[in-house]
Amino acid sequence: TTLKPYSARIELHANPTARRILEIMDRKKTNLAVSVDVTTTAEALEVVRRVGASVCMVKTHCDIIEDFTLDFANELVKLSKQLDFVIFEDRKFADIGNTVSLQYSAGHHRIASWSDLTNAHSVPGPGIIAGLSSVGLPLGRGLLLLAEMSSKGSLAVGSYTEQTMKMARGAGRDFVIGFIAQNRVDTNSGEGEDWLIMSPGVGLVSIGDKLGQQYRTPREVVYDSGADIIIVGRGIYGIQGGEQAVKDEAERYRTEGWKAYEERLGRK
Ligand code: UP6
Repeated sequence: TTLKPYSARIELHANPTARRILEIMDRKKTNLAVSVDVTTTAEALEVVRRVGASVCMVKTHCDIIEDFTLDFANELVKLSKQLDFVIFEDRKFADIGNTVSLQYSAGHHRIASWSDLTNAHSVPGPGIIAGLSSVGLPLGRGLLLLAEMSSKGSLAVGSYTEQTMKMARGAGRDFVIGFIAQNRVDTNSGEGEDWLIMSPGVGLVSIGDKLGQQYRTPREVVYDSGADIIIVGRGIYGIQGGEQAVKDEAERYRTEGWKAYEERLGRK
């Protein structure tokens, strides 16, 4: 998988969100996702307008936005079409199937109505996939499972990571399209079986924060560990210096991530 171009992997996916992600990556030459972890709709839309041209994906935490409305979500969807990116609500669902199906479709946020992609912990077992799939699959949405985390002391390692991979394979690839992970956790995949690996914990300057976050560079993530998409939050939206500084920083990460991908393809 890591030696195949993104474009050659499109046909290995039936899920429309997975296909769209790979198409955008190829078209815009970007494996960068920006995590927009700000707390007002105005700030969020401002960051998205600044980084939109450089990314394949915008990641949200809608429950941290104090004035969230479905109008905001509609505006985000409009921008995702104009600027050509996929929306990933990083909800990290973690409950029984019935509850997550309600959390995904209903409530204040109605995530399934506007987010192309979301994710879930494997802790509750395969029912969580079935519950989310009952809502998301008919809408063409995609799901990632959290196989590993970037934070210090994470329990998602070893056999937990392996069992998560097995759970995804057991569920089939029509709805689960990949993993949040720090490594290529799909090395035991069969022929023609393709998964998207997305890695948060990416920074060019800082090595971590006071709360256990750990950063690696785009090169370490894409070239050394073989991930497909780098997810960057504070490293981009947190940069000082206003509009141009944020745009420049997004382009810097896009360039670094793409260079590491091209080097990976050329590796013998
Ligand atoms: N995130 C991680 N690590 C994980 C999974 N998710 O950092 O294993 C998410 C965080 C945050 C973003 O919830 O939204 O990725 C990372 O932000 P940062 O680049 O500002 O640290």
